[in-house]
Amino acid sequence: MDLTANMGNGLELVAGGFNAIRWGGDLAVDGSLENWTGNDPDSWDVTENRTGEITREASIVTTGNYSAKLNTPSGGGNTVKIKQDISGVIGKTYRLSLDVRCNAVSRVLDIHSFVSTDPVGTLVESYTFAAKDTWYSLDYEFEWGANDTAIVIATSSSGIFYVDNIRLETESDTLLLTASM
Ligand SMILES: [Ca+2]
Repeated sequence: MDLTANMGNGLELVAGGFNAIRWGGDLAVDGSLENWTGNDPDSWDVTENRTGEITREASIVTTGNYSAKLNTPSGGGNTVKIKQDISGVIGKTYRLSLDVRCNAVSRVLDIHSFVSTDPVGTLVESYTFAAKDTWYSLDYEFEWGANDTAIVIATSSSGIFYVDNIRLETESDTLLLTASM
């Protein structure tokens, strides 16, 4: 009996689910990117290099009313980065999930658990878009390390990117498989 199903994108669905990690306690503040002052999200630090720029997006969203639009025109050095400092617990397992989209294929977003000027941390991902104008839900599990300091999402190529629904959840400390009386 086949207890697993390959979802075709590298994810594997395991039947039963008794060993599934339970997640809770979202650490990301305003991960839905709902609160802005002008074109800056209130709870995220923004870096706009050269002609890269971030703006509040009201039409192309997955949660709430807004997302972040990271516009990175072609040309050297044009990038946009958003960052939120996080105090994680070293050795604890976390799951970073987010929704991303781009207006062109083969464009790249970097997703890190540290700031580029810090020593390299645990989560070092470059996500390449296979289709344009399509939302993708990304999901990364990792153990918080000594060099992990933040959630960082940065454009690594030209393109118009959208980011929404960022969540950093912790593995639940409580045993949830208790029998009810
Ligand atoms: Ca949102």
